[in-house]
Amino acid sequence: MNPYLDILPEVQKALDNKEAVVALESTIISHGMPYPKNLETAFLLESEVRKHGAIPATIALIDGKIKVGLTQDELTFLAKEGTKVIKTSRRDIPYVLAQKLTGATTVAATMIAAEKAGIAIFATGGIGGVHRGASKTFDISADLQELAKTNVAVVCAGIKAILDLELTLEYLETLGVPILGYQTDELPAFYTRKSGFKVDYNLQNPQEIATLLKAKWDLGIAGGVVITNPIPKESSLDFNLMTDAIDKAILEQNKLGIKGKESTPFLLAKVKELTRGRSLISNIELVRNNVILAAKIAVAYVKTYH
Ligand code: PSU
Ligand code: MN
Repeated sequence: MNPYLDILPEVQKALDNKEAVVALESTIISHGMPYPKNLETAFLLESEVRKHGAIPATIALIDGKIKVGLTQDELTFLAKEGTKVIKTSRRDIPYVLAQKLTGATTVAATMIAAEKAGIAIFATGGIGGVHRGASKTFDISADLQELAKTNVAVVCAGIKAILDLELTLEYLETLGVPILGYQTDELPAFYTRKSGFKVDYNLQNPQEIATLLKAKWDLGIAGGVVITNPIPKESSLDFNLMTDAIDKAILEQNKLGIKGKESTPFLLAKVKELTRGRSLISNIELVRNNVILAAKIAVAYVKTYH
């Protein structure tokens, strides 16, 4: 047993019994949404996973341990602390653990923890990617490299339009990471169902996705799979409204000189402000939609494998 891992008994029991488990990240709680919406959302996501036949495991770093599965008190603490906790990606894990600080895990760090715990399916809102202007700034999320090497499938609502979608797709192709569309040929762009780009493969149901995951990992082809799930139509935002808000947010970011790990949280908060909170409502609905699909894939996957 890895001495840094602290798996909640309910999660451990599900893993031992080869039942479906879905990993959830915590940066979305601390840095992605304001309190108290973030806490309501964290509870909502866990309950949706349960309703669809799987056990949720929200992941965070607390007191020198990688916690896989959080108690209600721990979730509440993270939600209230918000951006005071450390946004923890791959490079930050050893520092946060060694100093016994509180860390909220990004997609990359959540994948690392999930793989160590034996969880194959993970749901979030959006993955990090290649930022616009990356040819100058080199700002490319560590999420992409993680997807190249860590065996966890990530269900998301596509690639967020604050990023450079085209470069993100090219980067993932180079790394050998398949981008699946759930019942869609077109890559969704988080708040919107359309992006103008194509996914690699359109799959029709959770079973087909589980079978693909099994083929990849049975062959020993290391790395993740991105499963893109379009936001429900009724919650999606107008493409032009979003384009406009994002362009403004990026201008503001450049003016203020915000870079590095502050970039993504800044852009998300700015877009929320510019859409007068509408992006937050969409954000919650799309993550909810993603955890439901992830639970269904996890259920199909344990049946396929065992
Ligand atoms: N996308 C969202 N909300 C988020 C994030 C992405 O819609 O909160 C977070 C995720 O945790 C993701 C991280 O892994 O931002 C990417 O940050 P960076 O670009 O600094 O790697
Ligand atoms: Mn970055």
